[in-house]
Amino acid sequence: MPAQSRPALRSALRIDGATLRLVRLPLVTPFTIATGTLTEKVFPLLTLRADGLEGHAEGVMDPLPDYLEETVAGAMDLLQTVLLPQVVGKSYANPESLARTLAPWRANHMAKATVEMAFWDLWARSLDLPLQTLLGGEGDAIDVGVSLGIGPIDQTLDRVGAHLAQGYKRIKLKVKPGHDLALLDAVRRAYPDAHLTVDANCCYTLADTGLLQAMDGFALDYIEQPLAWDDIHDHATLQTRIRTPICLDECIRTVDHARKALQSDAARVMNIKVGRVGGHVAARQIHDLSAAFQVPVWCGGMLESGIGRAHNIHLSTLPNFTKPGDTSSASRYFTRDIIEQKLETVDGRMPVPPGPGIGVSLDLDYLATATLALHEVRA
Ligand code: OSB
Ligand code: MG
Repeated sequence: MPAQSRPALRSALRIDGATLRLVRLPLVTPFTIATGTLTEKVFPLLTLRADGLEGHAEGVMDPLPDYLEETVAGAMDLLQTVLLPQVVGKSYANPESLARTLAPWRANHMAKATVEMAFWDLWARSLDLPLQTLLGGEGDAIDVGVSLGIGPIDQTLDRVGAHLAQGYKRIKLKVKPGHDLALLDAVRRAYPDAHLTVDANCCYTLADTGLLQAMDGFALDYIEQPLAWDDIHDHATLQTRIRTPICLDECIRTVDHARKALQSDAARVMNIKVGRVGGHVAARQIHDLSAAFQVPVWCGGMLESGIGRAHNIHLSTLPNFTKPGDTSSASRYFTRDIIEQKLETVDGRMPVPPGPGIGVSLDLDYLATATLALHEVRA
């Protein structure tokens, strides 16, 4: 007998069952970006079970197809009718083998990521290891910034100041036509040394090149996703005309998109959202590929609950996550979260939740009050 107990060696983990919930959490502050306003967060929450253990993940799609094409209703249906019946009752040796079985389905990266990420958490717990260790990350905290939604300039100035005072390491300002250069001028004057970025969520075109060139005057760390959600080519053209590095978000939904963006110099910074790219397997590949091109990455956010937030934190401990992510304090979004632990930053650093898997557990009492629908899938 070994001196220390360890989990029995096993060749594969069998998924015994799944619980899919539709969850609604009110937002502390409405969040406005170029494409619309969110006042609440509605999302699929998935629990996979094996060997008496549970793994959790959430879907990051919006109710409307305004960020990318996926929707909450569409994903709930796909998960219930296709993806969960496909994996429940099956055994997988590792997350890569599960990801391979989902890969043939076209797109729907966020729905597939929900299943893949829940399996990562389950697998990590079955090995009694933190998710970060299995992903290849290390360290007990990550650098974070904040993403500030569109609002009146004077109010945004106050919010920038308050978040810098809390130690956040970078401020991202949401912009849109008519709410861009004057905002940047005011914020840059008030905070000459702050790490500032903008996120346009696809609201400009190459016809706006002059305006985007004017942004070069504000010493931005990067401009996030200025052009269309599916147009890497135009971003490559734009990068030849502006000095500020372009960071891509919506355009990168697969490893191949990342490769094409890197090869064409359309992205000098990469926003990795694990849900957007289909899960941790692809996120890690994009992380590695970006590193090979000497392109830094950071972890984007989708106003996640504590479950998605914990996944993001673990992923952000990989070595090429050298720019602050959007995974800020949960209390900025929700008065009460659906997990038992508090995910709060200290001086612009978010501690990695310790323990096996993603390191957090569901607050089942509060979750019950936040659950709109619940479906069980059994083997
Ligand atoms: O483009 O990064 C984005 C939220 C919803 C949809 C798109 C985006 C965002 C954010 C929020 O910027 C980041 C966060 O605080 O979670
Ligand atoms: Mg973005």
